[in-house]
Amino acid sequence: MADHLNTIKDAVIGGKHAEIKELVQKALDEGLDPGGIINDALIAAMDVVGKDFGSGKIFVPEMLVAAMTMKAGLEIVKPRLAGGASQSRGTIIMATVKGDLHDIGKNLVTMMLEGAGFKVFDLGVDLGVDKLIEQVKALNPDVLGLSALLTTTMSEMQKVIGELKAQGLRDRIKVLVGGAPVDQAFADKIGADGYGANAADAVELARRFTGTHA
Ligand code: B1M
Repeated sequence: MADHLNTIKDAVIGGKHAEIKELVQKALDEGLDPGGIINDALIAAMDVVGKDFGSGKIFVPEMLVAAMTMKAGLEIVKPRLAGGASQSRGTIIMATVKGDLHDIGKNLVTMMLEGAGFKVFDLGVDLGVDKLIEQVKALNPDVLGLSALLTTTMSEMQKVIGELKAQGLRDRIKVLVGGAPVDQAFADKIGADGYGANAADAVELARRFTGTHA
């Protein structure tokens, strides 16, 4: 079991894009838990990649190939996460904020929310305040989920909340924030309704916000 996880982790770190799907499929076929593959191999690999980038061991191209490899692996796990709930538990908009192109964490949270039975509108990355407000008005979701991976883009979350207030929309939506530089103190400071440290937290909070529990 551990061997499979290490092989998948090393494949992501090494950007072995051509091999990853087969490796993940094999691990699933041999009975490995999808959650374990995500947490102990795919996410664990990105932690190593982040540290290697931070210390100057690798550069943006390597980080990008590792990210593509991680995404390809996630796609294989995705069908195993779908819970197949027949009724929607509520609707959620997910987006990465303006200036930020990181979407792996957001995609993972989206997959877990969908698996838990929520209808998710994934608006993608680099979403400015105006576009987000327009979509909140159009889709009227229960929850607005915002992701940021850069310390320089976190402040966008505060702008979104400010604009929701300015337009009289704040009371009709819960705002959930997350991403590596975000924490509970920041969420409290900007007046978000919740902070998710990971995808499982995000699902739990979404359930609480919509009053729908498993
Ligand atoms: Co970038 N990057 N990156 N990057 N990148 C980081 C974030 C960095 C920490 C790396 C480092 O220096 N060690 C650093 C930020 C430093 C800082 O802000 N202080 C950094 C930098 C500097 C940059 C660039 C500026 C590099 C450059 O160009 N010089 C550039 C910026 C581009 C931009 O956005 N404008 C850049 C670019 C890239 C790539 C494009 C190459 C690639 C992204 C590809 C993609 O996403 N499609 C990339 C990657 C892969 C990373 C690291 C290595 C990995 C991120 C990741 O996918 N993690 C990252 C280092 C790191 O985080 N260790 C790094 C795995 C993912 C599952 O975790 O996204 O944290 P995460 O999501 C988690 C939780 O945070 C949470 O749940 C998820 C699952 O547990 N979560 C939520 C996330 N969103 C949530 C929302 C919620 C709830 C929970 O509710 C709504």
